[in-house]
Amino acid sequence: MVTATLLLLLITLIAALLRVERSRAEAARLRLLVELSGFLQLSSTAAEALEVIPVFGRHLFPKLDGTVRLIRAGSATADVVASWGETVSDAPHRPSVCIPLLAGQDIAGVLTLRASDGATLPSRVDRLATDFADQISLALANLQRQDSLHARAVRDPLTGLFNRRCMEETLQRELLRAGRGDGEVGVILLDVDYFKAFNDTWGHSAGDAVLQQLARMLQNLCREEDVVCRYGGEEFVIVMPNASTDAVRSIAERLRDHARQLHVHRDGELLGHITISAGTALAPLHGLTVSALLGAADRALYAAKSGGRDRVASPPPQIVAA
Ligand code: GH3
Ligand code: MG
Ligand code: MG
Repeated sequence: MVTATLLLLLITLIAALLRVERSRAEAARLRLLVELSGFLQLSSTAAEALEVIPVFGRHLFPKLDGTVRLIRAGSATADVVASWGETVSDAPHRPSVCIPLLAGQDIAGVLTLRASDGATLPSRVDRLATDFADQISLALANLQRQDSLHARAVRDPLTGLFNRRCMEETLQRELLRAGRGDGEVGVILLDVDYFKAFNDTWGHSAGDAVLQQLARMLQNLCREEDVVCRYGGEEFVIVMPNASTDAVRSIAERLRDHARQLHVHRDGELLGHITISAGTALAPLHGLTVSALLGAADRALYAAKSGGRDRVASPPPQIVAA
């Protein structure tokens, strides 16, 4: 009788000890997950987040190998972007667990954990793996959201070109370099002629299509180092680092020539063509501040408009920086 009671007590004690041990391990894992979440939130790029994942993967799943695969936009396959442990042998079948990484409702990738050869998966690995996968999904979604916010802050939504604010920052930077004697900076300010009449004739959405087509053309014809921006409405600015008077003038003439040849279609119907006028300016010759340089280009544009449109004008030679 005594022996039976003792045995029962012993069993209860062992069970309690196991429970304590298990909850200790559970608490340690929970702490790791919280720490992981903190590190992921501190990551400012996806590359940084992907470096953190294997470090925690190793600690959370000491006996397992792991890989994180992500589906890249426009790709049908998922590429390995993070891994730990022995990742070479996909061939021998080993017990594994796969958890999808989600971006909203969509599957963005997969987390795979594999036992070593001959070993089995630890119990309750699914739950921890799901928590781990959720943290990864959340961090990647946040980073993607940040990227798209950043894109919206610097890009014009209609044309995809840089916006005015971004252009002014770029120009400011380039003018500082020019001020140090580090080459010249060219600016082209261009404006679609009689665009109000185009909209009135063909409709606003046809006007939008023209702006998009014009934007593509500007980007294709400019040099890689030039920064093409939508200044506002039907006005565009091109900032040209390391340019010369002749280079700025000849690219502006090329743009004007190509604009006349743009063919805008809607439902197979050819819509009216457009022309553009442009004003150019060069730093340091016409100014070393954003407003001085854009002001000089704007006055030249005004001269091009009043001279009859469909033309390029530059500041007269006597106008030199104040
Ligand atoms: P000018 O030759 O003197 O430049 O004449 P304009 O008609 O182009 O100039 P104005 O400033 O009178 O009109 C600009 C027009 O550009 C008016 C506006 O409807 C149009 N516009 C501005 N932004 C957009 C846009 O995002 N989409 C479309 N479709 N039209 C736009
Ligand atoms: Mg205008
Ligand atoms: Mg106009």
